[in-house]
Amino acid sequence: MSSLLHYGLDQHWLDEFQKLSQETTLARVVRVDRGGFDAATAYGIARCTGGGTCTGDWVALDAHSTRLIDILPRRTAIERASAGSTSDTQVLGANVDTVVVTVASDTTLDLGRVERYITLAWGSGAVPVLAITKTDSGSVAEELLLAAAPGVTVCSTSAVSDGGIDSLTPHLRGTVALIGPSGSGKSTLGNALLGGAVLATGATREADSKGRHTTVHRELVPIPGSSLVLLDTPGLRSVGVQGSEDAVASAFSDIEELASLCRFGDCAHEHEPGCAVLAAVDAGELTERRLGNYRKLLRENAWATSRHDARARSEKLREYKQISKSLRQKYAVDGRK
Ligand SMILES: Nc1nc2c(ncn2[C@@H]2O[C@H](COP(=O)(O)OP(=O)(O)OP(=O)(O)O)[C@@H](O)[C@H]2O)c(=O)[nH]1
Ligand SMILES: [Mg+2]
Ligand SMILES: [Zn+2]
Repeated sequence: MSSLLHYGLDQHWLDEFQKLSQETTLARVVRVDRGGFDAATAYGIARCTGGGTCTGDWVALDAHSTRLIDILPRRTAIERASAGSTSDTQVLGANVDTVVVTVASDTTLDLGRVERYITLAWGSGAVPVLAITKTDSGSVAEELLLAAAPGVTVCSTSAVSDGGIDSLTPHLRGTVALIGPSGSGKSTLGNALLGGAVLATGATREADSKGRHTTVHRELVPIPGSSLVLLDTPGLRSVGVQGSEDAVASAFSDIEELASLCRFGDCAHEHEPGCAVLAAVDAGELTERRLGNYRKLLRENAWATSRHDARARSEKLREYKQISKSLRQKYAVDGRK
């Protein structure tokens, strides 16, 4: 099991694994693609078949380490609403302990997007950290980020300067996922943590400083000489939040706190008298922008939830139809006897 320690093995996973049949092999998924997945076992990386896993999952493989038998219950999961009309979610990483959200200092700061990533991070159950990247080639107003992510540690980093990541490393624990827009320096930061050019990085487009989507796979890599495991992810084109009002509440804890001071318990913070949220906006302590984004994310969340419920209902309906059909057939057959 020794090599699995580099992949974050702890007593919890050993206990979970013990509950399964003894014929299986414990492993951690390091990469998923169309054909199957790669998993780290005590004997090295194995190529496996079987669906439904995502990078970071702890799994039980068959005795030959070629086939998925079971996925151990996830401790945390970074989930986003999938693009398109389905109500599915996409798991960006499982069993993550720290989520580092990267914000590049060489591009225009988009606070709304930062708030989305932070909401996604809180929703995972892991601890979010904000890393300002590329501080050698630009600057970001740190106080704006602190206001956009209350309760989240904000670190300034540079992957090219000596000691450029020293402020970040003390805040990392366990499996560390890097999430953020394409070109924001996730893989470069990952390489700085790994102490070598392990992950592919790419130049941003000169014209608009947009990324090129260099990283295409979610990949799990142990950080040598530490107990940390790195999970690099591709930049997302859209960040849909869903499934957790709690995540929005955590990401906007300042507004939630203000709301608890409103005169009416069901205050909608629109025009009610004694509204502490609107008072904070008037006093310049809370921006209209942030309040607007809070509302937007809550709406999005509610919509995603109802969409999910609607799908569950139609599945239930299909099930009933199936049952009544088989009952009709049964009785038709019985009747003929
Ligand atoms: N000067 C400077 N450039 C950096 C730093 N970090 C990243 N870059 C550059 O920014 C560009 C994008 O970096 P990547 O690490 O590939 O970005 P990414 O977030 O992994 O992008 P995707 O994989 O597309 O999601 C590359 O040209 C890097 O060299 C930094 O600290 N300083
Ligand atoms: Mg990358
Ligand atoms: Zn109010």
